[in-house]
Amino acid sequence: MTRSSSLFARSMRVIPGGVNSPVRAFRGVGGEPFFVERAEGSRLTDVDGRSYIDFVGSWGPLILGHAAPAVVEAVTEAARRGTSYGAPTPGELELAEMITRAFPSMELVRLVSSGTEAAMSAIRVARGFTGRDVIVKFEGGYHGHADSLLVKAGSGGATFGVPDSAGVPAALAELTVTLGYNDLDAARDLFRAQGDRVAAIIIEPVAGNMGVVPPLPGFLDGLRNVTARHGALLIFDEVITGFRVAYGGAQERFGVRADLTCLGKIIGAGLPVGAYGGRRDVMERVAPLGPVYQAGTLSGNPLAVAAGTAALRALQAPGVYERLERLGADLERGLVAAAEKARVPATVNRVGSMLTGFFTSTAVRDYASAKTADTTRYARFFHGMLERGVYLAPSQFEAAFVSLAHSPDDIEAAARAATEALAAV
Ligand code: KE4
Repeated sequence: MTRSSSLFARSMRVIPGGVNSPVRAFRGVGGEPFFVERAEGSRLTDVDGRSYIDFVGSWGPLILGHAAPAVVEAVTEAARRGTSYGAPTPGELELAEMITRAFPSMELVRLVSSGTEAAMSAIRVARGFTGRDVIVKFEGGYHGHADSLLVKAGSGGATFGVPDSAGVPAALAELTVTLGYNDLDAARDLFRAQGDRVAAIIIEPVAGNMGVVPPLPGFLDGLRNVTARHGALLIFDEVITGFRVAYGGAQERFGVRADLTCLGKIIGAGLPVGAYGGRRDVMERVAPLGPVYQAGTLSGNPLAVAAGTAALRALQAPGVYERLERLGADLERGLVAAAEKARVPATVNRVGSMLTGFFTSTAVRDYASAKTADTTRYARFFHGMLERGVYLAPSQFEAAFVSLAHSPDDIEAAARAATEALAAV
């Protein structure tokens, strides 16, 4: 029995499913998760001494790679001065200023401790500001586990939502409408029918949680226009894309300005930080200024903001996003070539350094087309890659991430492993 197996067996006795977040349990690919001992740069080492080139990167935060010296030094130094005060600090002000400079649409920003908190708070502010109750999201979009966002389409398209989790009241789920990603006509139809009831649309401007699905040309602009026309807010959930697809996120890359933006992951560099912010007139409704309540003991935590500001400083260096683009393109090329050589139907979607290889010959433009992917084949591929020392997301419907710590050799090793693994599936 490996050390991971014995740790997993023990974990199952005290933690639901043995993990602190469901996707870590390998349910999407079978087998048992390995337990991590340590990580550095592009590599993870498990408790049995096996090491992997890591393309999960803690699901997005580690754009600098693991244990980046600047981040470790900043956190260590901060810890020596205390770990939390429940009072304002210069560090959280510096991170807030860096965020508002990177995202001009974020005139005011509130730091929280997770992407879930950011999205949950953003929809509450939108409802408080507009006085409306209906929220619109997209099938395959994930915005954390707040009740109003764990909702799927009811029967018959854009009718009101039904819970996508036990424990979510049907009465609340009904206030969330779900549309197809990239379906601008459906959004326009919905607003024509009941735009005056919609508080906000919340969208991942590049989807990452159904696998990577880029917005079709005009889609984001279309949502920008239809929400503005009907007095609804446009919320960009940039928890993944923020500082990932550009320093200013999808808003910089696609030139569309959101009313509210949610951030997370990279702004904490692996420590717990989330943020939401946007138009001053909207964010001035947030307590203690206004009537929308939101709070958090560890919001703006000194260690977390020290990590985040160190990471954002590193991302301001010249050539960073060109390097990420190059590494992402090289990995995409390697995966496409491997699939062609093995004559396996696959399509790769990529935006910058986030990408997904879907085992389908269908173009993946939304959740319905993403679901045509052969998840059994993905599971076999995942394990084939793991055996060859490459760690991809343990689910077909997630993104792979390249970091600044990945070398061209890492990319070539992954491409070689893919060629061998695909020949076997
Ligand atoms: P957290 O509460 O997990 O920090 O953030 C929720 C969230 C919000 N918005 C987007 C676009 C996200 O991708 C996420 C979290 N992403 C998942 C998987 N892609 C994190 C992994 C997990 O759930 O363990």
